[in-house]
Amino acid sequence: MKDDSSQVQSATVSIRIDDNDLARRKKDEMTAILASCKGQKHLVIIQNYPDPDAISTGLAHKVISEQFGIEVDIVYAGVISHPENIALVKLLGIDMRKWDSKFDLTPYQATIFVDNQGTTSGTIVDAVQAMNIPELIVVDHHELQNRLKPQFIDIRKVGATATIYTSYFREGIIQLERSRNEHVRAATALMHGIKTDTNGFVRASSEDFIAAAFLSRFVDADLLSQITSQSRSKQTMGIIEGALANRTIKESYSISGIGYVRCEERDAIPQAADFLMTEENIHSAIVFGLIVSPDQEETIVGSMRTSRITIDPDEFLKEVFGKTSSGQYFGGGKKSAGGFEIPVGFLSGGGDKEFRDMKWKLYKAQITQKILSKIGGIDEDEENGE
Ligand SMILES: [Mn+2]
Repeated sequence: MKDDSSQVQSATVSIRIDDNDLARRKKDEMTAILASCKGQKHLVIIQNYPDPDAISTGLAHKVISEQFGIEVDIVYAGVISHPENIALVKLLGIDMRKWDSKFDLTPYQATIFVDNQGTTSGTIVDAVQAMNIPELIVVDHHELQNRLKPQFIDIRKVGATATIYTSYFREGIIQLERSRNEHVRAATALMHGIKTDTNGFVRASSEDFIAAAFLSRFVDADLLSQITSQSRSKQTMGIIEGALANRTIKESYSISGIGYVRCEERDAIPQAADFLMTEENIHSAIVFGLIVSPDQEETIVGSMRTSRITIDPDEFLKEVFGKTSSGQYFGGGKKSAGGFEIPVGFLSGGGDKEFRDMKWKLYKAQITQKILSKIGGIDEDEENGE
């Protein structure tokens, strides 16, 4: 195993538009690792609330691993709630397992993290770490975090993790074939992953377009259009309506606290943020709500979107919300989008409607206040010519 400093170094190499060297080197490293794991069983851990980028790269990793004689299960610890994501999983027949405390981890010799670095994948990370299951691979496009110590790490600042997996295919980690159903399904899923993570290619980089061009030769267009033509649920429409009615606009930022949200409707939060972005003169939107999990744990969950190049959502959210006592940031992100999760902890659960309303009001006031004071700071900086 390599030492940590070299991993961090290789992880922070930023990719140039046509940095084929990096893509080839990473493909070679990944190949060597997978070749050394023949006959093993691996667990791919994706984020709590899987999006198309996470689902598709989980599937791509499974398809690659199987060619190396490795068995792979994909697991997530939350809920799949967005109708498009449910459609993706169903239409492509992707086999994903839901984590619970009875999940048997003993068959797995290693863990793989795609499109996350263990900070958004829930209690499963504590469980695999407690069992000392080796952390083998991390592939992600979010800012480097420090929760995991993997043997192989590939983090590139591109629009989607699906773009990174596509680069492994482009470099020939395995040969994609149009005649193989599982290859067509993986390519179709990856295309959808890139499309959604780049906001329909509006925020795509050259790398993302190159990946999409490569995938287009293998994509099943009918399947792709079935996946993307799913409509919004009535509940989601209600939440978007609430976000619109409750928004506060300040200096081209649109901020909205939407109150209690059922965990099945969690994906309505980023959809509401996307919707607020469509208003004229708005460059950034933040929507947040209070999610209650099935075991009555409460968490403030929020999404941020921005079209302004000078605003880095990762930096913005880290600065606004800070860290937990154990040093984990409450929020973070990537280019143009970010999210945050603040556990309510001791104040979780209990009480009547009045108590819940009071609690929400307090949280809403505190969060809005923190965001507004950060925005005030940015405007001062800009007036000073920064
Ligand atoms: Mn992603």
